[in-house]
Formats: sequence, C-alpha cells, structure tokens
Amino acid sequence: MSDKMFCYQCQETAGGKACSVSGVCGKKPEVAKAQDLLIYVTKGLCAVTTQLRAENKIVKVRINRLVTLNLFTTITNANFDREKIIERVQKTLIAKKRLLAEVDDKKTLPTAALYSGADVEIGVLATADEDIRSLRELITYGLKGMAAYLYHANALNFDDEKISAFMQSTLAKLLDDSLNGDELTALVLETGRVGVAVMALLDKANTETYGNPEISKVKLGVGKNPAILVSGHDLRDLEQLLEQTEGTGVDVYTHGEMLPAHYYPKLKKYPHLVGNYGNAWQMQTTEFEKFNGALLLTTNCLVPPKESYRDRIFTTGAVGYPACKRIEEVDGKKDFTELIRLAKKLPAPTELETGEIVGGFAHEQVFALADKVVEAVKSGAIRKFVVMAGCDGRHKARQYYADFAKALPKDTVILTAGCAKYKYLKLELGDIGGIPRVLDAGQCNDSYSLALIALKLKEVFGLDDVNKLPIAYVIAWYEQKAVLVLLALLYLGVKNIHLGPTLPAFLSPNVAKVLVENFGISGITNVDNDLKDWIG
Ligand code: SF4
Ligand code: SF3
Repeated sequence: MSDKMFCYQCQETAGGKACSVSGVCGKKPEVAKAQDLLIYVTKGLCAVTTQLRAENKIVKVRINRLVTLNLFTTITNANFDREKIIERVQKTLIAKKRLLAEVDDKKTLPTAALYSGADVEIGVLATADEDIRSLRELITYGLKGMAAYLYHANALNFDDEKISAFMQSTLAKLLDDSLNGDELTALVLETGRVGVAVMALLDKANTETYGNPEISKVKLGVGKNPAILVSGHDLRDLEQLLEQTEGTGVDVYTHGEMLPAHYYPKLKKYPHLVGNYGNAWQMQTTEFEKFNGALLLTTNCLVPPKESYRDRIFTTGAVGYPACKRIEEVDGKKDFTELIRLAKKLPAPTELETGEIVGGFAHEQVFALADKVVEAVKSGAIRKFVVMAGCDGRHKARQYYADFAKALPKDTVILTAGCAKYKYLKLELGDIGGIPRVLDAGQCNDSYSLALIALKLKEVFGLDDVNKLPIAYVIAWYEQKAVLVLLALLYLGVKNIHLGPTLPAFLSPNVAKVLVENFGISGITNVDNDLKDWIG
C-alpha cells in the first residue's frame, strides 16, 4: 500500500485535482487511508450480503445499518478519528466473516469478500483506467450521499430494504473488473433513480415525524442564557436535546444546516429553541469561538476545531474528532447530560447580528401557495425561478453566488436548499406580490422538495417536459450529498444544470463529456455572462 493519500471527492480538493499530501479539509493521510480501507472492506461485506440475497437469505437490518454508517463516516468533514474508523473496519470484517459462513456458493465472490487484513492495493488509484475510475468514484460518492439520507431516515425508524440492497449490490459491482464504461454509466443513472427514492423516504420520515415545514421567522440575535449550539443535519439528535434541556435554563441555537429545524411544527414548539447563530459550516472557526457555549456536531460539516473551543465540542453519530468528547446512542437514546452540564457553566453567546430570516418553503407550503405562484407567472410578475441549492464553502470563488443572487432581475425567484443559502438568505431581496424572492425549502436533505415543486409546476402548466418550465438550475456543490442530488436531478430528466464553483475533479474528460452531451451540464463563468445566457 503506498504511503501517500489520494482523495478528490469534494469540491475543495487540492489544486482542483486531488489531495495527495494532506487534505485541504484537514484530513491527514493516516485518516484518509483508514477511510479507504473502510470503503474497501465495506465493499467486501457487500459482495457477501449481495450473494446472500441472491441465495434468498435475509440480510439483517443491523448489517444494513453498519454499511450505511460506514459510508456516511467517510463523507467529507464528518470523521477525522482514525481509531474510530479502524474500529469500524474491524467490526465490518467480523460481520463479514460470520456472514461468509452462511454463503453456499463462494466461487463467485471477489477478493475483497475474502479479505481479512492482508496488504492489497485499495484506494481510488487501485483502478488504473481513468474513465472506469471516474465512474466508480462518481457512483461511490453518490452512494455516500445516499447513505447520509438513509441514515437520517433510519434515525426516525424509517427504512427500506430495497434501498439497502441496491447500495450493497452496487458497492459490490465496483469490485467487478468485467463491468465496462457503458455498464457503469447505466449504474450511475440507477444511483440517481434510487437517490430519488431515498430522498422521498427521508422526506416522509421528516414530515411524518415533525409535521410539514411551515413558513417561519427565525431569530438571529442572542439571549442572556447559557446555551448549546447544534450543527449538522440530524433532527432526531436535536429533538432529544430539546427534550433534555427543557426547564434547565439552557437555550438551544442552530448553526449551519440545522437552521431548517425551526420550520418544523414539532421542533419549533420548544420555546428554548431560540434562534439560528451564524452562517454556513466554513464559518464555524470564528463563530464557534464567539458562541461561548457548548457545541454539538450531529453530522458533517466539522472543521478540525481550534484549541480555543475544542473542549466545548461534542460529536455523535457519523462525526468524530480525536480530541472531542463523543455521545453514543444506547438503546435508541442519546444522553446529553454531560453536554448540558458543561453548557450551564459557560457564558451566554456573543451577539453576531440581530433581526430575523424567513424560511419553511418546503413542498406542502409552496403547493399551498400554488395559485398565487401560477398567477404571478401567468401575469409575468415572475419571469423565472432559479434553483440555487447545494453547499457553501471556503473558496472565494463562491462569492459568485452572492453576486449572482444580487444581480438577478427583480422578477425572478430563488428556490434554495442546503447551506448554499447563506450566500443570499440574508440579502433582503424583497418579494413579488407577497412571495419572497428567496424561498428556502430546508437542508440539503430537503432538496427533494425542490424537485417536487418543479414537478408540480410542470403539472399545473400542463407541460410534457420539466425542461420547458421557466427554471434555471445554478447548483453549488461541495460534498458527496450534493453528488447524489445531482444524480437524482439527472434521473428526473432535468437538463442544463450549471454546476460550480468548479466541476468535480473526479470526472475524467470522457465522463465529463458524457454528462455534457447527454444532460447539458456546464460550469459557471462570470455573473454578467451567465445572467445573460441563463436568464436573458
Ligand atoms: Fe481533499 Fe476534499 Fe478529500 Fe478532504 S474530502 S481530502 S479536501 S478531496
Ligand atoms: Fe452544507 Fe456540509 Fe453541503 Fe448540507 S453542511 S449542504 S456542505
């Protein structure tokens, strides 16, 4: 196994090519290699579970969840704890060994299924052919995104064996050297199809558990109580924390992708869920410092914490950092006592800003406004919708998205989801006849809402093709959940998506060409040019 790391799974990869010395995200080579190993042994386990299913044997939910969490653990900015990752490798190997004993026909199993720790070439570069490697990684990253969505649905007791079976058989196929480019391309589209299914499952889980998001005002200022800041995407973690902090005098604030929690009836009912603090994930290095209180990271994105606030961070679920305390789930529950105890001893947050923002425009809420929206389109008051969803990030190039939003003509409406929204949600872009010009549907996990809204508009306008709608897609990506959302949109037939701030480094020229030719995917240039071309 080579000593160097190789990772190009996110948008911020070094030099737009690959992190090969150390991760721009802070991932060290030993962590990167542990993650590669975890992916490899998970593929091996999946070859075994796929064979078991082929022999009509049942794969336990526990095993499905092991695979899901393994994938989620390797998503960008989730887990930097090598020891914990190696523990997962060992757990996976033990599970695989047990399951292997149940397989009748072992002849067709690949080497990885029999792997028990020997030194074999794993990692991304183990696939020599640049195009095959590109397709394999595109699928792997889509599956990592799928695992994140499935994990959140699982946390609310929603599950789907078919989705797990797909994830596992697909991971197993990535070990199969007989698959050619066309077969892998077909698998990319299949990943998009199942991507839609997993997003629908999570939407059902969220809305049936917490109610449909409602138009809500969220406070940006702070109070005088000691407080806990919750980041990441896990609503169940937040709910448990809200239950356990009730009546303690500790306030709870959201950070980054947790903001949309304020839109759910069953979460916003807690009076001590007081507001949203700060902005998107990359701002945490300054904002966590100023928050003063205790910090809970439920999922990505974690930036390796500065010493000034490291001892205030607790991680849980897929997240991990060696120096931070962890909260494990025991019998379906998490005990936040230690976190709350710490919060009580700490000063109240330093105010960053005041005022409020409005969100909660998920599918049901927008459907309720459908008549108004259709009327505005027919009268010409709304000329175009611009789906500006996805991720935020550190690169200066992302200023493009704030500038683009500001420069959009006043008769356009932005539909957003994901942490990309922080580039324009606070801009006061006004409204069109009472319809705000930025409609926030929620987390990246709620991107499904944007697809449903597009399909609904297609229906009410009686169109036969979603691409005939007055919608432009300007998607900012960073990590692998965005990859899955992109594949899901392609599966739904959406064409001409403008992806930025740069195209993925893991797309080889040939694979990029396939995406451009078949789906019209393109990058961004500059605001003036792009506005002219896309909005007119
Ligand atoms: Fe580099 Fe992104 Fe991989 Fe981190 S996740 S090592 S920044 S490519
Ligand atoms: Fe953001 Fe990580 Fe992608 Fe959930 S929090 S959208 S980057």
